Amino acid sequence: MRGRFITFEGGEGSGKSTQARMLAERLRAHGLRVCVTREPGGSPGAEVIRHVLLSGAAEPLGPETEAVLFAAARDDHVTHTIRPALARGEWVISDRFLDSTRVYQGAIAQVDRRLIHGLEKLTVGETRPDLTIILDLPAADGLARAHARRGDADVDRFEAETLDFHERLREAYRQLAAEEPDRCVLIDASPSAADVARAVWDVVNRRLEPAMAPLHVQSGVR
Ligand code: T5A
Repeated sequence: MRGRFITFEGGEGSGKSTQARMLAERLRAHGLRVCVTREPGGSPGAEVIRHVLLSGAAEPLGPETEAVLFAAARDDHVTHTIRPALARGEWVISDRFLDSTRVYQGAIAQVDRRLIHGLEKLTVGETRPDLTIILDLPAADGLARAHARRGDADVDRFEAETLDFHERLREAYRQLAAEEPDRCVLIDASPSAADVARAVWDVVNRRLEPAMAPLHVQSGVR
């Protein structure tokens, strides 16, 4: 039986990686096999492209080229990590996926919707998330969290954008949640990580019923 596919989305520092990790632990405690992955990256080829994108090396080439590079990374990720894991019956949790391209390159950088849509069709095909959790947080709070975690390390290509850019991102994600209520759920990411994790678990339980999923052998847990 195909596993389930959950994605986390939201602005910088909204807690996606933290919640992906916490949800995976909870699912594993239910005996499910879980693959935690991320974008850009999540497969050896895509991790190389991640470096090019987040270093800012592709920025002078424009948002269309960046969109194509994110798509190339996604193609490798879907082919080599996500589809095989789903086929093995694992639950896949991805820290960012196609909505990041829709929001960052589409809604904010104004890349033509037809290009975004065409790239999506080509790279993702039928491998759509069963559930997308959008973590909602004022941009300034998310950037402060990301900054505190980073310490003295350099900011990446997108984190270096203005506060207004990050506020517009937040709005675009809220709009996405309103447009696709069957797939997307907006969760307030302001409370403590443990409280947000409880809200995430409620949604996952309600929508995907992990307790009802067939149990897997624990030795296969990653
Ligand atoms: N991008 C990506 C595109 O433009 N197009 C695309 O198609 C794709 C896929 C990726 C960048 O690429 C762009 C978007 C991004 O700018 P990244 O390094 O992966 O870059 O950056 P982010 O995805 O933004 O990840 P971050 O690590 O910055 O944020 P997270 O994962 O949302 O946050 P997390 O969990 O690491 O938490 C940040 C800090 O806050 C603390 C954590 O302990 C950590 O220190 N924290 C909390 N503190 C208080 N209360 C809570 N509830 C907390 N939750 C976490």
